[in-house]
Amino acid sequence: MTSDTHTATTVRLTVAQAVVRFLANQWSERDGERQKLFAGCFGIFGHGNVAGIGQALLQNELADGEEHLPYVLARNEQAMVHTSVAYARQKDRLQTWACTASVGPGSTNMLTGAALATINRIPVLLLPSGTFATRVSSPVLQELELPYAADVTVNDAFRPLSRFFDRVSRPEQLPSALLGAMRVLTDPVETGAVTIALPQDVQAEAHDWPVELFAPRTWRVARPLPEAVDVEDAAAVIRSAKRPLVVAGGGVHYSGAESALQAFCEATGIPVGESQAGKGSLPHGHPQEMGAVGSTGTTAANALAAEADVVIGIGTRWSDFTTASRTAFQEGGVRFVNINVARFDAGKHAGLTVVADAREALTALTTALQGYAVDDAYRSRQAQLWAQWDTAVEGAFNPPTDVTDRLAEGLLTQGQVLGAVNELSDPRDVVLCAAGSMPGDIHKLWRVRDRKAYHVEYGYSCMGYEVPASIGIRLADESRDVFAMVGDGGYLMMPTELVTAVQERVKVVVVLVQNHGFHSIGSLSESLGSQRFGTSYRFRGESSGRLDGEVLPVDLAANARSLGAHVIEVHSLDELHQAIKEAKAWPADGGPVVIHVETDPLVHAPDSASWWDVPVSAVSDLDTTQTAYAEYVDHKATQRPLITPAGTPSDPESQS
Ligand SMILES: Cc1ncc(C[n+]2csc(CCOP(=O)(O)OP(=O)(O)O)c2C)c(N)n1
Ligand SMILES: [Mg+2]
Repeated sequence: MTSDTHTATTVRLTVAQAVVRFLANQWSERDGERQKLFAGCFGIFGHGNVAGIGQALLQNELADGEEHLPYVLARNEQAMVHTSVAYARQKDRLQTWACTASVGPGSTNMLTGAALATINRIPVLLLPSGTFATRVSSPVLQELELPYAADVTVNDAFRPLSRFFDRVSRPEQLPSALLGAMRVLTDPVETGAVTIALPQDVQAEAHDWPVELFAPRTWRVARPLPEAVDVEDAAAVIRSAKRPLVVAGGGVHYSGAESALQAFCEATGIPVGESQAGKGSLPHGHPQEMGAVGSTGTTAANALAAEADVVIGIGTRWSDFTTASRTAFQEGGVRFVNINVARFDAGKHAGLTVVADAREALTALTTALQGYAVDDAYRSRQAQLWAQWDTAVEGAFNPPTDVTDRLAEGLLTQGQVLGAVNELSDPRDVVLCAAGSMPGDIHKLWRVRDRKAYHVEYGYSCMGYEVPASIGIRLADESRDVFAMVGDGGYLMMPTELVTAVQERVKVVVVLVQNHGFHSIGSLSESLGSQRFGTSYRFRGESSGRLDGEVLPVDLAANARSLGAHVIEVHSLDELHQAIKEAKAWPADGGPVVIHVETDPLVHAPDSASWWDVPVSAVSDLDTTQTAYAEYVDHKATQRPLITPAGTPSDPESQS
């Protein structure tokens, strides 16, 4: 090869410049729609990325061409991963962000975000910086030194949390690292956190790259079709059912299978219970919509689950909340049909597996089930159970005076707050939540009226997700308002990104529900015999020496105001209604609005008639714990292995 040819086919860039240029040229495509795979790059600079990736992003921004990768400065590395994940979830996993962090704590701050992404199966690209590959001046600032393993860095902690991990110690390794990362990010089965660790010296090193590396590249997101025999077997099992139930999970949403599910339910009359990620699979008001199922389920879905003879899981991981810790399905011979793009999930509970995209599998099953429908008695049971539950929801949203009269001055119930936001927001607006008592209450009570209007992160249930995630959701779709429901505990973990929302003029509405501590864990603690120990934000009592003194004088409204948010403090239901209307009217580029409302943590949402397995101390000096343990033992007795015959013709003994 002559040197002329050489310069025509290669381009000399640093590793960091090559990363940025490559990312700017990646696209995803599904159903003929193509979009940039990366909306941009979040980051916080320090040593390790300021002169490598930082220089590359600056150079890219100044060039401002087709190959642009917009940079956004965040405030906390964990938060920027949350923002990216929320963005990707709102985009049905077809688009995400890259996140760059400095050496050491900047990078390890992203670990919690990585776990959240991988558990929820949401794509995000993490670019932690590493200490020198050459180790010329080790140990450098923020470097981990392990006497027994010289090649380990703190970034190895990303390995168990990532669906793909590579460390680029030499420029030659970069192309395969990048291609591997894109493959996993755009694979509906494998996707999650993807990590490419970039040592700081390698980032700044120059290399001659083949120009083809930077050609626009489109990653088609697959819709795997079901095997015909699996559809036949599934249809045969469903045809044998008198009381079938669908459990819809996040896979229904990510596949965009809502209409296919609706057609399936309308043809067969099969009702639907929804996991947290699957909530909103059918719109509120649909006759087969039974709402949430499991530990935080509706009494309607849970009654049907207890009686179901065939349970059809669609895109669900079968988490303990969904199965009520394996107590939700009580029918002796209950069988499972598991439709899932991931064979890993399809194989759970010894179910009959249909490994396929949810939309494709549902369409095939609807055809295969032609002529089958549940009987009228089962339909009217659905209607009757739903009517009972809906009355309970009304009671939570508009509590009777014997509840409200007992509230202290200025306090509302959490149900009143949720009801007001649900009723006064637009049907397309997004409700967002992650941890505390609200995810459960929202799962039960919220009336979802649009497929992308419900966003509760309950795979990792990470306190602090809410404020950063609200930015991601809004950036993903500016035609919707986002209402982030956050407790005082969750808010205190990560209010920082309000500053990022101010900087980017992103309109998000944060409803900050102040109840001075952990309503959720306080109630859990009480029910488990631990007397709400250590769950209230209070002074240490002078005589008791315990955290049972006066409520702490924290002013979270002032805190939010100090970060640049527009804050509305409410002390009555009328004021809350006004505040929501004011937030709705707030300009699209007006930055964050925080509605501060105080609630009584001792008023609970309607009961799910369900259970969640949290072990209680088997021996104890405390009467409360002993009583709770006796109840725990009773509940344990209702737990079932859920290992039932699959029911394929190849398993003839299962046909009885
Ligand atoms: C990062 C993180 N730490 C701890 C927990 C465990 N946890 C779950 S809910 C909760 C309390 C939440 O308090 P708050 O946000 O005020 O909501 P509330 O329970 O009062 O509704 C805790 C500590 C968690 N989910 N996430
Ligand atoms: Mg609280």
